[in-house]
Amino acid sequence: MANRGRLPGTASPEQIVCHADIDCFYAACERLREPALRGEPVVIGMGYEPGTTNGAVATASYEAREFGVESAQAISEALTALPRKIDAAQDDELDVEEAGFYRPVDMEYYESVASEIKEILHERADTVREVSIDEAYLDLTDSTDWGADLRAFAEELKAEIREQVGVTASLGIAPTMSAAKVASDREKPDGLVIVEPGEVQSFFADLAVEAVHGVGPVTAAEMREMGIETAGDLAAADPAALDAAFGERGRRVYRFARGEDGRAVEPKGRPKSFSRESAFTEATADVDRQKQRLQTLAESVAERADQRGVLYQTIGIKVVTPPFDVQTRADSLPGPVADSELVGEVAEKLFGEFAGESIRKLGVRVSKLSFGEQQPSLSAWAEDCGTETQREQSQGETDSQPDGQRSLGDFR
Ligand code: TTP
Ligand code: MG
Repeated sequence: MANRGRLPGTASPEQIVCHADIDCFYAACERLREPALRGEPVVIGMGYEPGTTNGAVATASYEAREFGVESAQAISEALTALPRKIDAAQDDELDVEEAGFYRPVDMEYYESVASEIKEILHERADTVREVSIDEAYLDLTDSTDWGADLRAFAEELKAEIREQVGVTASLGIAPTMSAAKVASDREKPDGLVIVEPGEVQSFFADLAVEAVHGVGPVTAAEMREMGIETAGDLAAADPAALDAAFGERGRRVYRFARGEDGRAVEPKGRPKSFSRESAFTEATADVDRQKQRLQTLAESVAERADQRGVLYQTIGIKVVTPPFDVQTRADSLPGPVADSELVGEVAEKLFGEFAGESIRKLGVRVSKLSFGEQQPSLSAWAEDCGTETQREQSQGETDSQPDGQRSLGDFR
């Protein structure tokens, strides 16, 4: 397994990092509660009301960006580039078509939307590093593989965010954090850029040197003086010269431009679940293949929880039938366990109702995790868990942590 045996904080060479960033986030939030703003130039900021002067643009919708409005701009400048609709409607000199909607910042609301998004991200990856209100790194190393499956995984994640929250995310996927960050920005809005291992350096080559994470406008200007225009130039530059001009930071951005970034995605907060999914090359109705795949997934998920010393109480499956119908089922055990065979058994039992249907993809998940607790001897009840498990649909499931390990007697 990719993560096994590596030093904390160091990435495995085959690491799959996804950087997710929501498109014009505050404006996207305002559009959720005010659908009339969809497709319109929208500016979120402070200080645009008559009588107020100081203020800045927090963000602008992509339609407003076409008028030259951008984050951190003085609001007065934004109002010149893009007057307010209500002003334009009353002023013969102004064209209503060339005007936009202005809304004040409402952090509380944006935080609530952000937490819905983060919940989906945590569902999709064991390790998530949240870096800002609308941005996070996901470690997908154990969730999927390089290849066709990865694109499908990413498309599904984007669709889930779009359908469940109502905003669009741009994703960048790469073997390093620094390349994933750049990749998510390349095709905004609603972008998806995958940079495969071995392609990082060529991906960077033609980009302006500012594209490299850590190169700001001032450094970029100095680099241009040295003849370094593109990230490719930076990758090919003399490291000693960079060191002399920029010190440690110079060496760091030099490494990034070469695709050398050994950082692992370090989580903030604990994972809520462990899951693994796998698609068939083509949908199959072969029960043996389906069950076999399910067992492999169950083993892999249980092994990962085991490696991290985590117990789980809920075991779930995901079944995707053509075209993209996703169904989930889950069972909760009376107490937390770490038992690979039990994961396989419960998964197969839940799978019973789908066995033999045409299936594109299968997934297994364990959740309701307990960290750093001892597992009691569970063999007694594990044997007849089939009758004791309590069925629940995953929609009704909560992610709350169990109160802690209780005695085995409590389970009975
Ligand atoms: P960003 O992700 O940088 O910007 P964005 O989501 O609006 O647009 P996109 O990602 O599509 O380019 O920042 C997220 C939010 O943070 C943004 O919606 C508003 C806020 N923000 C500010 O308040 N001031 C700023 O200068 C920036 C850059 C962002
Ligand atoms: Mg954003």
